Amino acid sequence: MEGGRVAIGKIMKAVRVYSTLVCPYCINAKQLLESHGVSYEEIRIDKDTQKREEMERLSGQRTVPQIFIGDRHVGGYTDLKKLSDSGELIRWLNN
Ligand SMILES: N[C@@H](CCC(=O)N[C@@H](CS)C(=O)NCC(=O)O)C(=O)O
Repeated sequence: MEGGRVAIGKIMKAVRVYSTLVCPYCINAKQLLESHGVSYEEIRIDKDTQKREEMERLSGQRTVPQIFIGDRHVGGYTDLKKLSDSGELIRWLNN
């Protein structure tokens, strides 16, 4: 640690959630992120064809939500929940 100082605030990776308005799994995913104090960008694809195509291209998936941490694709809500339950989520956010 430079100068013996302790790093108290690490910059977290940007989190993106591709979602639609009516989507229980999207709500679950957003609530899970919020429960960890993680802010995220929500990208609504239900009225934006380009964003839908972007989500499908980047994730290879057609269901919502699709979650990204930095450039890494997490997957949907169940994948995010697994990361959370295993304690891996914090590593994905920090590394
Ligand atoms: N296992 C997925 C399930 C996602 C899912 O079924 N999402 C619904 C909306 S809540 C969906 O995209 N349905 C449209 C479809 O299956 O094509 C997850 O955990 O995210």
